Amino acid sequence: MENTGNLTMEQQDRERRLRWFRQARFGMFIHWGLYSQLGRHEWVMNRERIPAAEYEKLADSWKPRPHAAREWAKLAKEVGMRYMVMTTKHHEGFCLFDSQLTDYNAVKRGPGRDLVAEYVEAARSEGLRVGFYYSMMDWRHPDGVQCKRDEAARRRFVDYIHGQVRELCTNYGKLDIMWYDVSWPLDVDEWESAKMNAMVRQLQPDIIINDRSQLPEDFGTPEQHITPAKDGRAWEACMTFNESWGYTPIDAKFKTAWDVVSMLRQVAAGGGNLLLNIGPSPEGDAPPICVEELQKVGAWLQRYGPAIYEATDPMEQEWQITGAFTRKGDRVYFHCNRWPGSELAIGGLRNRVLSAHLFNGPAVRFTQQSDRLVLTGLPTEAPDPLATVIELQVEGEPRHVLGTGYRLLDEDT
Ligand code: FHN
Repeated sequence: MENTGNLTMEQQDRERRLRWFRQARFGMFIHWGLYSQLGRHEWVMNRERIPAAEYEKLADSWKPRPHAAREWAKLAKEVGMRYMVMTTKHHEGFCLFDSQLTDYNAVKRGPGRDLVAEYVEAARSEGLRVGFYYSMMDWRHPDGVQCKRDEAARRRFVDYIHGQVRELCTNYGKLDIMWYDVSWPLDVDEWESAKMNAMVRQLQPDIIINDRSQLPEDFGTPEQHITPAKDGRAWEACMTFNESWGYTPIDAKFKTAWDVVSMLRQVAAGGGNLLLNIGPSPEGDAPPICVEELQKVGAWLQRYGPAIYEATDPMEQEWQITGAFTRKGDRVYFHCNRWPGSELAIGGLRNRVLSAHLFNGPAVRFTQQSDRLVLTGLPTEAPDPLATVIELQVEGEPRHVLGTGYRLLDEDT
């Protein structure tokens, strides 16, 4: 929704604040907390019903090494990510930031320093935009459940949550994203979310806010699936590398660079972003497999970046086992991630093809009969196994339509 012609003042301001986000495409999510020490998912306190007194010992045993965030930020920059979002407090209630509202925080306990400040300094030093994840649900706060049943408890708990959000929006300079999470157990009025977000915007006039304080705010957050928002609304798919957000070595099935490149194509085609998560070890190490796969993605983006970062024009398309499209104007980019060999047939493209090239490479011979495009003389092996991009210049509004039958209902058989 870039055209500001017929937008209200509020919509124009939202588009102003979202401009960098819509172009960013790719971000790094970081889940790091006391749970990282146990290595059995960030919900371990809840899933294993660990007694609070036992769990609290983790607050003193956590000794992450200094400036691990610098390694994450450097990796993010190197692989083409343009922003980061890190947990400032997850459901466990432990604050990675210096809060005056609780001593259950990284300065007063084990780490002995402000881990959020380190993260902000690292992200900014790499020129990355800075996002704060903040869980509204809090398993440690004494009113975190009672707030649903008792007005005095709700008042105390809401004041605590709003107060911490104020601390985060006051003490760390300019922020780019407020990424709320899990607003259990209250509803939007009980949370006083509108008042909280008005405060956030007053303190941080350029910030963008996600949809998880039970108000739509600036962007949607499909989780573990890639579903574009409707009507041009900004959106960002958040995905894990394995199945866990926090450090979980026993969850050892990680996505590959091929998977990540495929997800990037999907979010680009839908005009959205991919926020890909890393769960560092308690010391601060990003899992080596994540580093390796991300570096392959970064090398791929070095070559094909415009077909992801810039090619976000909408295009009607259907599935094809050999790949899928992104689009920018009259250029459609076919991301072939299952290479068929020296000949590639693409059915269903409803436009006359004017030219075909390997992306930033040589022209490709092709024939076109009706909606059957056949590219020939291709290398027998995939030039890029993650995905080889073929750039087609087409006539008219690009459409890729196949239907279920051998022919569309309205076509001659
Ligand atoms: O419960 C959390 C989960 O631990 C993780 O933080 C994700 C990230 O989007 N959010 C919640 C599940 O939707």
